[in-house]
Amino acid sequence: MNKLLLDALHCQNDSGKVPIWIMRQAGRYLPTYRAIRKKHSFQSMYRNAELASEITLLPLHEFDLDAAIVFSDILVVAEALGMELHFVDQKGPVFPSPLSHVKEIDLLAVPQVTQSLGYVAETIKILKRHLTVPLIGFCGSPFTIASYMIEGQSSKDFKKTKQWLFQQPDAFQQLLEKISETTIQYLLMQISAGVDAIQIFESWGGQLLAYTQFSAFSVHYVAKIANAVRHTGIPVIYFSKGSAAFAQEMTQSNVHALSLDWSCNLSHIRKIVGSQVALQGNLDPHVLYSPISTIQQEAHSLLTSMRLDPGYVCNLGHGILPDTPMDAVKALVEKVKSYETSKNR
Ligand code: 1CP
Repeated sequence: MNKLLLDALHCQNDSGKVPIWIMRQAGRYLPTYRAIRKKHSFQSMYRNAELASEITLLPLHEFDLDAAIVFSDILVVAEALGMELHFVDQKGPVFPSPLSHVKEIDLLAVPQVTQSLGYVAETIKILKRHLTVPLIGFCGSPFTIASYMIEGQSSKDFKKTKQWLFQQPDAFQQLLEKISETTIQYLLMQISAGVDAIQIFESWGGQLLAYTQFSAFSVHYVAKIANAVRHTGIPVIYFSKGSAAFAQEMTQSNVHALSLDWSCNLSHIRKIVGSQVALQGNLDPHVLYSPISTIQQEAHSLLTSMRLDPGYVCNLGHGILPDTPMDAVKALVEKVKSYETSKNR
């Protein structure tokens, strides 16, 4: 197996090569994904283990990537807790009956994940028979999952979520506890099925939470999850959008790696967080709309700034955008691959 990613996540990559994978790599920018999507709803794609494993592999047929990520969604955890979930074209996830009162938290039942989310374990088992690169399992952070359960859909300001947080902090934390408990069982199931690494997506906490709240509402729960899976030895990556200000706080979760967005200079962050935690990121996904020469230059300066760092994983700072040109992705991956051997630049 290609171990570049795992070595880097353990800060032990001394090969001179930089691993690369791309958040949302198995998604809508791929013509092969869109062709399958024409025939199936998104939910029927991730619930069908054969199809989900086929889709996970699609980007690996196109690009020389160093990892696969299981095709699923972070919101399946909310679904498993009993929330009805739809994905609406051009709109994204929708919970038709979002949580509207704290009393409803009691009605959420922590599920037997092997039953409600067993299809994810099946997908992982199929994939492990085919893959020669590590497989990344994932989940959302409890705060991000809770925000969708309360808002019912994506939101600009997540006002209701913040109202809950400030008006009913104890109930809000009770909700985060329930999501954490389910997530721990879910990740342990993914690990038993065979994933080689885990990424926890904190898509909204970094942008919504005040500096004084981030530790209590994001880091605390990520730490709880990371602690509960630590005995397995599987490395955990903590991704946060809007993360630059929180990098040091994020290390308190004791995860193996931080995945940061493009609002920071990773080599400066390295000086703040020390050498024990890997760093992943952080190209602006919009760079992939540039001419190929600009993409190559941007990648070159990122790679040079992290040159020979044994704990560096190249990635975008957030998910790849659905209308990203394939040639742009190819240019990025090829640039990383051709840089690997040029140790002396
Ligand atoms: O219509 C379609 O074809 C479905 C589009 C789609 C896809 C391909 C959605 C709906 N989810 C996914 C897959 C997905 N989502 C993966 C799979 C593997 C891969 O990365 O290749 C992963 C890891 C996710 C994670 C995810 N889902 C996050 C966290 C990452 C992030 O971008 O911050 C979030 C917030 C979601 C919710 C979600 N699901 C789908 C959409 C469009 C959204 C975002 C909605 C919003 O912006 O609020």
